[in-house]
Amino acid sequence: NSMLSWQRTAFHFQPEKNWMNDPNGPMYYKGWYHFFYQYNPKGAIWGDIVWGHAVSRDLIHWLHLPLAMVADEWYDVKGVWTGSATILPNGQVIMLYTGSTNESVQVQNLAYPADPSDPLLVDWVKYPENPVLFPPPGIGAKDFRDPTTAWLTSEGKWRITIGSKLNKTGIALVYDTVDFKTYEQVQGLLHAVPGTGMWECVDFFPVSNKAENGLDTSFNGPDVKHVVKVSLDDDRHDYYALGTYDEKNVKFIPDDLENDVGLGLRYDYGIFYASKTFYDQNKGRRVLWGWIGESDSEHADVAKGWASIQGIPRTVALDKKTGSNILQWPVAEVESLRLRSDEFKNLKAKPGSVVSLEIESATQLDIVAEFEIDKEALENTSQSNEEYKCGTSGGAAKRGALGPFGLLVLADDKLSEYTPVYFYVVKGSDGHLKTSFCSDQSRSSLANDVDKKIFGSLVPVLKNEKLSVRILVDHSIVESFAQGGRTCVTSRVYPTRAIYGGARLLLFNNGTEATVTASLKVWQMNSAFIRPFPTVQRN
Ligand code: DQQ
Repeated sequence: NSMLSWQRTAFHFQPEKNWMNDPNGPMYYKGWYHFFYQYNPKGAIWGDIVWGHAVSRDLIHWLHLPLAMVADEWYDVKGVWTGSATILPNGQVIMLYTGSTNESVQVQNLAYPADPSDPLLVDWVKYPENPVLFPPPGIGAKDFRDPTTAWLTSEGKWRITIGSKLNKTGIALVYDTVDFKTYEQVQGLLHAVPGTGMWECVDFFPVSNKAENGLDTSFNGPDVKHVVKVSLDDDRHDYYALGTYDEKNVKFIPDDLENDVGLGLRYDYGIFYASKTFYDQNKGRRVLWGWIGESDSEHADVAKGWASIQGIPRTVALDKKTGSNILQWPVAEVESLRLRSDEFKNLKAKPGSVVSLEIESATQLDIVAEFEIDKEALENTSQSNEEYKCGTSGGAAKRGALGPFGLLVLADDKLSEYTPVYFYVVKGSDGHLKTSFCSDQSRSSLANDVDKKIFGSLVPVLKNEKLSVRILVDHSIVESFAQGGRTCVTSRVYPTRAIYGGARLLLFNNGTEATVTASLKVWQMNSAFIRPFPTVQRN
């Protein structure tokens, strides 16, 4: 439907048509990044799930390949569900995935490349003796899915974890194997958190406390922390916690019980689910993929013929300055799409003002911005015990002493549509500043069948740090990273006027007491090549 085509993104990964959900089995193999994904070849809604496949040299430009796996065995006929890749030290690729059987039982299956010498890994073989794992006693037949990448134990075995639940407690089961065909369940659980419900798409990986580079999944040692990430089926968000992996007792020990998995930190406070990392041995980094669903109506998805995109892959590292959160940042390769840029230095935005930024076009942007609150005004601002919450405090329309201020993206000339990405600072009764980082969709579209929530959370700001944000704008997606990626917020918005040449970018300050000085660089972004698989013409 051409009427809806402006919503299609230009540099985010998506299939040519139909429904997509979770990222699956990401890896780097023989010079190519491989990306698999949950895909419905039959329509723009979830169902009939198989594995789509695409390859890239740089995580930005993609070549679609034929479906990697379809639902053609009793053990996956109701869905070839989410799974992960493990690359063995000899280069061999192991794929483990969940199948929904003819009786809707969730089982784990093994698959491998038919021809390991093919760098594109076009053809896949399912192990003839699948399934390799059934739900263990005491676990529901429909609560056993999404095997992780395997890591090596000190005994030299391979270990995986699989998410499940016991009543309302989310749990991570553990299995050891030497050949990926037979498995031994390890007593106990890697981790469990009461009240969090079913854990989907568990991810478990090390991050370095010292080095800048990412770590192979099997890496462990004194300067390492571990991350457990779960996708909570009950609230559809990806939560993580930092902690220690006690290998001997096969336990994850969270650093901070209040921020245990599923209770505190999220990868992203907007739309971002079923994410998965992989270790990129090409560049020595850990890369995160996350599924960004639609928030328009199912009817609209069917009309436009496609649904969902993937976020720009993000590098993940421990934030060594705070020690208590990770940092996520768009992979450096996205900068290869940067075209012409405009720079704005020390723009002053007075309380209650909007400043329009003259740029060529505003639908495909990479924005880097810094903000400083006027020092004198900051000192003079009285203390308060206001509890500002992005989601419930009135969004960018709520005026406080020190905010909201930030950018209006995907705005039209008349400001009948705009999406504020902003900071809101509160000077607490102890004199300390508390900073929220939010993305407000409430005025993002004149359409009424789209979700208009306000997203965001607190962001740690250290002494002498300016407030900073990076924003990727791509037609119907706004991905925002505050303070170097400490707090991230992804919005899906569906403007009807702020499209093509009608889109604008503005600076705003809706605070009442302080002038804000902003410096920005704004790049126009090229479109990525996302090419169909060539079909051979025969006469
Ligand atoms: N999506 C898959 C499941 C997974 C869920 C099915 C998460 O394997 O638990 O499409 O979005």
